[in-house]
Amino acid sequence: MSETVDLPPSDAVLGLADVRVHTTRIVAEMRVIDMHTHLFAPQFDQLTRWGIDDLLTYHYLVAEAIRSGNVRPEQFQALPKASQADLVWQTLFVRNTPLSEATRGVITVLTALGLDPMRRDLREARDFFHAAQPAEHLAWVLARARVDQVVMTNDPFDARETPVWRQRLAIDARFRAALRLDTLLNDWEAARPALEEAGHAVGREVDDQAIIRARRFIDDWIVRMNPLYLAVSLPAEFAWPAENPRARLIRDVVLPACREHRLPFAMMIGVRRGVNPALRDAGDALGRADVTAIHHICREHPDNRFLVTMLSRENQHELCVAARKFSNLMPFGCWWFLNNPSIVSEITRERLELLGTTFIPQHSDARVLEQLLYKWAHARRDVADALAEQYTRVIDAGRPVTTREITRDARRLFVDNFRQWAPPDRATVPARPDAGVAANRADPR
Ligand code: FIX
Ligand code: ZN
Repeated sequence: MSETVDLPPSDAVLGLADVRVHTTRIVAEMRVIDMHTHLFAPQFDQLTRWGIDDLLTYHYLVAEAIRSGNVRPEQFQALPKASQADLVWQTLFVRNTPLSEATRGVITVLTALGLDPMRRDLREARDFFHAAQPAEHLAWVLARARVDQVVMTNDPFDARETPVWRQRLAIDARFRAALRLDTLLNDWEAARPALEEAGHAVGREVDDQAIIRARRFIDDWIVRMNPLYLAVSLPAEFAWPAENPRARLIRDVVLPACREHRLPFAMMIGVRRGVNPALRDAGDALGRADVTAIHHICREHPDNRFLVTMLSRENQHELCVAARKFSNLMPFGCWWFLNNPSIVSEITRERLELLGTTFIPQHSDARVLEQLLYKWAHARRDVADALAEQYTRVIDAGRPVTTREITRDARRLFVDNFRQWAPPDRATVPARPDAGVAANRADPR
């Protein structure tokens, strides 16, 4: 962990009476890196999502609207997007009070934009977004959310995305890539056509030749995207060590590539995809995973850095303890179903108590631009409360804290820990022909 963080110039010694208000202010003002989103830079025109219809058809809200409104998923999906948004608005905001975190988020967004959240229809909101200039609006949202950099989720198997990368356009510097490997690691059969199209044809088995070719594919995409990290989401059943195609690909392709390119590997563990396929995007759930897999992978690969988030609340304490044992492990975020104030508060407190400031408290996972306005506002409040409580305990124990220390701590949590794990200007290691073979030979594990 970094030990040389500059302290800001102004300083004030704080006691019990004022520590909370200063912590809240400092955390609210801190400019952050959003290290995992599903947002896209403007160059990915087809994939950018913003505005009221996208906000209201977010899959978190779709699941709630179908449940609350007693609509069949097929009926809902057959509607055009604007009608789906109307139905969600009527169901969750007019006929019901927006109590859930996802609905409260929409209220925070509308309020931030100066729109009236009590309207019975979406006319005012639609007019507002119709008049907005996309470039100015993007700049305004990022400034208001105090997000300096947004990390995208970039899928080299997504045919809507890959043509943009191949055009070698200059990507808006406020957005950085994360190379997402779910298809490669979780669905080899679906990965094969893309590998073949990229000139790295592979068979049905993950054999020695497949390892070499998958590595070339990854090297090509690392050069093309210049990502900050490689990432995968994994099921609750994820085990390590294991003898299966995924484990072989992680061990012989992904981890050697991460070492050579000096990139961390993000594992997002605990998702159960498609438990209700009729709900499509909204149909995923979660399961409790086995944290010993993380112990083993971190211990076997001390030269790899791991960013890990887990989806089950029941895994959070074990993940903290694992991070105490392995300094190549960085827990991050309160992912998806955990991103609710009660759970964010609990997890952040647990992490502060066990890890000090050596974790990344939150990412937004935003899919729609304006969600940054609520996800960050809500997270800052919960993290500030947890921090303030911890400072209060330190003061109670007999040591005051200063505003410079609080600023340093908040910067570590929201910026420096990620920067340290994924430096923006990593010296790029040029991809060598057959780098995968060499790396695999040198690392027979
Ligand atoms: O796998 C992921 O990155 C998940 O965050 C998403 O797939 C999920 O649908 C989501 O949006 C959660 O917030
Ligand atoms: Zn995500």
